[in-house]
Amino acid sequence: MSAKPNNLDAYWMPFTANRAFKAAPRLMVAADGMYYTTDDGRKVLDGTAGLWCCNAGHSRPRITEAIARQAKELDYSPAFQMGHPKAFELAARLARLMPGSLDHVFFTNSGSEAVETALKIAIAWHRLNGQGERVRQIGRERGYHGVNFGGMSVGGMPLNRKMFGALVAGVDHLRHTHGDPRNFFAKGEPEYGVELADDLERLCTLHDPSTIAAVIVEPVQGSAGVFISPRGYLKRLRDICDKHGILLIFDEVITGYGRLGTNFAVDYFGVEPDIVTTAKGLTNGVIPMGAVFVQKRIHDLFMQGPPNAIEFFHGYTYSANPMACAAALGTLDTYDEEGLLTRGATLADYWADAAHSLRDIPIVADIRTLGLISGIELKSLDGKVGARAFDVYLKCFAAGLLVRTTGDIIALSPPLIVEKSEIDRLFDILRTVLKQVA
Ligand code: PXG
Repeated sequence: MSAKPNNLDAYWMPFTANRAFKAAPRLMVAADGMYYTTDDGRKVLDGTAGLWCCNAGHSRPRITEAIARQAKELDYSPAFQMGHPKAFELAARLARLMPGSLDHVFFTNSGSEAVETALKIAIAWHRLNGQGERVRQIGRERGYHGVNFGGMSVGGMPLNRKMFGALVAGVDHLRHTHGDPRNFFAKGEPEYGVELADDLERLCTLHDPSTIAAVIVEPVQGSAGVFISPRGYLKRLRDICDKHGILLIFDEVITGYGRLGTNFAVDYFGVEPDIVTTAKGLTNGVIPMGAVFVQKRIHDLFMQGPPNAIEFFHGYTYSANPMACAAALGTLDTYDEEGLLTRGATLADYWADAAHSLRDIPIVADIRTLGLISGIELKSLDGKVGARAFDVYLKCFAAGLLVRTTGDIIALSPPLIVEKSEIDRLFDILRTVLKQVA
């Protein structure tokens, strides 16, 4: 086990209260299956699959062995004007996994880069299609599409935006879908709110559809606190996009790879977008990697002009990095062998019942569940949004459970290997802690 670091100062930690953390650090030193081990030797049940990414659980042999083999065989190979076999194998396998005609794959190193890539493909595609004036991008309030400039701009989380200037021009946002009391404590897709998709018509009227390149949404908003699109909402967005020639992008960085009990949210909702961004569960979070899926017709329009000309001036040093490809292939093997991508469907009812059993606790304001995701929304303390949930986070960690919080919402997304007994344990600990802080 690694020694405790004696100087925490130099590492500027991401999305972390650095000073509070360094005053009372929480360090993980090992992980296996459903559990982390802390530096003081405690086991912590992983209620969040790391950061929504370790869908197959931790320390899975197919993945770790694939990485070890790859490191010895081909550690790195140039990404531009050069290939290696696993990149092609992985893309073909992913294309088979994704439904419909989303059968071409562009590799990145993160969800944020997948989003930037998707937005650039959308704008470039319209230009190749003779509609170079289609440059606007539409996101949604409360959306999270990573932290780079494009994704931050189409994103709709105020604190992620406010310090960073004027952002990318030509972006607008659909209204978010959260807060209709008729949907509180709904299991699965909320009944009310399909008409919120008509907000896209409002933006089309405002900007004229001929200026809009793409709409990007998460089928389930994860980071903001598990906001599930109302029944029929995504289909209606698809219809409006079709009517106006706008590309639809699903950001499946969280929903992809089994989180909803289907391979992708595309399968769950039965709506096919033009582009899908993924990352996280692609490699089980073990090596950074993202993958952007595009429909054949989008891809094929790029494949014109002189054959020696580069078709898309975009890519990363580590696109389709051999180590990441090996990790992804080992991950897909694990998903296949253990049926993990659809396991959530068989556990969804049990999961939902367990989550909704917290409803009687007075500080719980709403509970949302879909597949193996849950958002438990707490009533905020007066003038201190987020304080209560963070207290729950710390107390859960002390009690041996890792949860994630955003504002006063607790987000849960366990590895897809979770057993019923572990679901029971998770909600037992959470119930005890919620009663303590109430
Ligand atoms: N899109 C979506 C939908 C995401 O959820 C990103 C893009 C960006 O991915 P990268 O790999 O660049 O981080 C994400 C990431 C949380 C949490 O606890 C969520 C994310 C990342 C870290 C924490 O809600 N989502």
